[in-house]
Amino acid sequence: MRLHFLGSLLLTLVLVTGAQASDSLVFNNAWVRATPPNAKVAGGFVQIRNSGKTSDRLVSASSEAAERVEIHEMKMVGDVMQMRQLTEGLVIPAGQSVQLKPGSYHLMLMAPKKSIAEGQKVSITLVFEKAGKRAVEFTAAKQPPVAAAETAHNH
Ligand SMILES: [Cu+2]
Repeated sequence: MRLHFLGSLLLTLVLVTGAQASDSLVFNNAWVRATPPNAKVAGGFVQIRNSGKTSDRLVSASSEAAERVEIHEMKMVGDVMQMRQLTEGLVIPAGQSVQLKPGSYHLMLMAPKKSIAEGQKVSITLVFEKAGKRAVEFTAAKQPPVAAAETAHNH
């Protein structure tokens, strides 16, 4: 009886440790674009770092501040900048960082419920295939924060 109890206790410990090991996502420089009144969309940007040993995938996002939040990609197709929704989500490879930034991957807040003032905090819940739900606080700004602006100067 006693051994059996110890056995299940150990199993529980292993499961808890396992859960922590997969919880290896770090979010940096989270910001949303401050919007004028009646804006139809607002971009959300964040660096997602996966320090774990397995890749994960951002599958969806939501926020109280908007009707819905989509995961988008912007890229040049010929001379034209095109934007599309990533319906399969966005893979965050093991040991790597993915930068959501203007002109690239981004979150799109569709139909913001109120205008988003500079300096305001907007909580966006990011849902990952393995790590589950993570609430991330985004700060509203008109321009990218300094660190993100520097990495954007790559031409
Ligand atoms: Cu978009």
